[in-house]
Amino acid sequence: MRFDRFFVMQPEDAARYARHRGFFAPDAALSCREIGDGNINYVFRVRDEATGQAIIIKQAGETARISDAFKITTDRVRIEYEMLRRYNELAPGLSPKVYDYDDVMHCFAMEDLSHLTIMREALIARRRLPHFVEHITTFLVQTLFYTTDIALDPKEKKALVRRYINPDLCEITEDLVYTEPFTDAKRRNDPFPPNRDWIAREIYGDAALRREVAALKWQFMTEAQALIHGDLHTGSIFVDERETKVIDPEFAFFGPIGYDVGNVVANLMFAWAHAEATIEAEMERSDDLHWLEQTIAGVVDRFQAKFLAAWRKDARDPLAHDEAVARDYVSRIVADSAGVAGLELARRIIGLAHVKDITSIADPERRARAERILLRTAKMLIMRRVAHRDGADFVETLKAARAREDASLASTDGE
Ligand code: SR1
Ligand code: MG
Repeated sequence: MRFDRFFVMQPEDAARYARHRGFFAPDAALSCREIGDGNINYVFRVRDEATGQAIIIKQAGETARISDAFKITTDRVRIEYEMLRRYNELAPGLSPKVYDYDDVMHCFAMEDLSHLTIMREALIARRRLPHFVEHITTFLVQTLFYTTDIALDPKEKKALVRRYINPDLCEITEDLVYTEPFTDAKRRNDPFPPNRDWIAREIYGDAALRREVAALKWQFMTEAQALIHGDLHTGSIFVDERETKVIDPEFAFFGPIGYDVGNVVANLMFAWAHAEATIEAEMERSDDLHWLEQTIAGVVDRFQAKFLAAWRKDARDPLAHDEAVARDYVSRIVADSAGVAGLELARRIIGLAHVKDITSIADPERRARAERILLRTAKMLIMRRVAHRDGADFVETLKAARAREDASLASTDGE
């Protein structure tokens, strides 16, 4: 087996492949498991049984793992590999190291992070992550501010825009995040049955909401603001109490900065809704919610502070040497982030790609209520996005949505 023609590997192929690429000695006793839990690719962990050393091989097929209906270019592997290299330069220590890229087998090799946990699982397990806010806001500012026209040479930036054109992956986002949750255009939505009628009335039936979503969609499709990750949910972040590592930037392209910030915020809100619905003891619940609320607010506030600091230090455009310009720019990112957070909340509840924070709420009434709280939050975030100016505004919206939902449940006729 020379690996000179593409095929989708099985674990035993991936072990042979890792040896073939020189990662292990010819006589090493290797074990290999496919450990991918995402919707799109295959992820193999190859381990030398004698030394315990391991690497990860990530391979792309020609369709998404979740469904053959998604035909996606294998060039996404090149994008992901190059992005991870960039992350290691722009935000050292906050992504896995990458070792090797193969454009025949459409795969790359990277550092094994099995000592860490996927953040969604860590949050469901109620772990506190004391450094997350600082780590993720450093990551966001280093990877986003430093790829804008404010910081980069305009020609260098335009060359990067060309290098990271990513139409197939953008199409997935345009369909699954922006269009389908608000229209059910392709009949692929998958709402929780007890909320089906509510969604038909409050989401599909809301023309004003659709108009705002349309504006956000055209922004996503046209605003080459910075080189964004493009799928920065808590399944794309490994954590423990000391470390944070961002993975999976295959959706990267030049898009609006708020797309990354908003995704982080929305996914913390899923963790909040999970805690709200599942923790029985009141004191414990309120402690966990408080920590999550501080984390949500912290992401927004520390992002703004660090973005402004980076701007003051490294803005190169003469027009940018004005504090008011910087503040307007970052305020607009925060408003965009509110809009995107609303979109992410809606699409993970209504659309086909769900999140475990919600699907694992076993009691159907609690799950239905949690979903409606988040959908009400989504509507407020989208419709009133410019009123979101700091972290406290995001938390207030979440709590206002819960109050509205509970008032509606308490009223005799409901909604
Ligand atoms: C067909 S892919 C579905 C979702 O999984 C990815 O992680 C992205 O979030 C995408 O929208
Ligand atoms: Mg992914």
